[in-house]
Amino acid sequence: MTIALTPLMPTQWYPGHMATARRKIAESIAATDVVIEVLDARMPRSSENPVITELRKQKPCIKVLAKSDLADPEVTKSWLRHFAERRPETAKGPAPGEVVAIALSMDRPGEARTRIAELTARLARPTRQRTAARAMIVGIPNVGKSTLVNTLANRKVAKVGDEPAVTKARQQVILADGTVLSDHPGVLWPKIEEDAATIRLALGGALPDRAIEYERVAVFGAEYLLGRYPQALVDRYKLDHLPAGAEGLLLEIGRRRGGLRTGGTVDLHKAADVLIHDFRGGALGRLSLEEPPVS
Ligand SMILES: Nc1nc2c(ncn2[C@@H]2O[C@H](COP(=O)(O)OP(=O)(O)OP(=O)(O)O)[C@@H](O)[C@H]2O)c(=O)[nH]1
Ligand SMILES: [Mg+2]
Repeated sequence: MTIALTPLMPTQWYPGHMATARRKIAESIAATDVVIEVLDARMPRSSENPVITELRKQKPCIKVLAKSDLADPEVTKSWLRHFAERRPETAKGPAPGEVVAIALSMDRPGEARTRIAELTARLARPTRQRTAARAMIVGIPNVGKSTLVNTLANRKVAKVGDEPAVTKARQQVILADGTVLSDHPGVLWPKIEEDAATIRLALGGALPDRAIEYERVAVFGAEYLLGRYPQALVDRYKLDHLPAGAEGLLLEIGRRRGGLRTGGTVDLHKAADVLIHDFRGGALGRLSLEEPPVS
């Protein structure tokens, strides 16, 4: 059996509102003290938006490794060490353009509120004229930005949902400590290459499902998981042996999880759907899709 590989996605899925989002983000960055960039803890590098890095310039930044409850805890620790090593040394106070990374998960809301409040206060350096810090939340679609806003505000101010592009417009809220916090629509970059990073984003749910080639994304995920987390697959799909390759794994998933067509052939789209959604929802356990580069 072979799986047809069609182009993963043309660039037209970079929708019009993303271009508008870019302009609005540039305006907001100019009027903010701290940028909070939300990354997916399972793929901190692939989910880091070069457009935000470019627009942010020297603004201090908190990189939040979100959904860390879904990521491999050991890999998350090495990502935090990696970001800490990239921090510039300063004698006192935050350096221009300082970046601090923290891992959060929304099942620990108190920790999220305490750590963001402490970091915002330190990085924002309020002036005598202006005591309340201004912070903005940005990042790729569906990574948990609005969930973080609601957690920090301790009430539901922003709509959340398990699909990209839920937030359509900028929204502001004032936090208990006076910080003015703004939420933004998820933003991608105009020219997404057809590479492993893009397939990771698709696997994690940052791209609209209509724009992705399901089987292909699942084959990528299956190959990676077979190599890195084989036991998670054995446990989840009750496998008696580990299939040799991605296609074999998808066939096993199809057979076990209602992906059989009349006549007994496996519906690969259904099998791909099962694997992708099990990964996204954490049903396979805590897994990370990439490790920091060896320095
Ligand atoms: N497991 C887990 N899920 C989370 C966490 N944070 C957010 N989510 C889920 O991720 C999905 C997306 O959350 P949103 O807050 O709407 O994401 P967003 O970044 O605002 O998305 P857009 O506005 O569409 O760009 C929702 O199903 C959330 O419940 C987390 O820490 N852990
Ligand atoms: Mg949102």
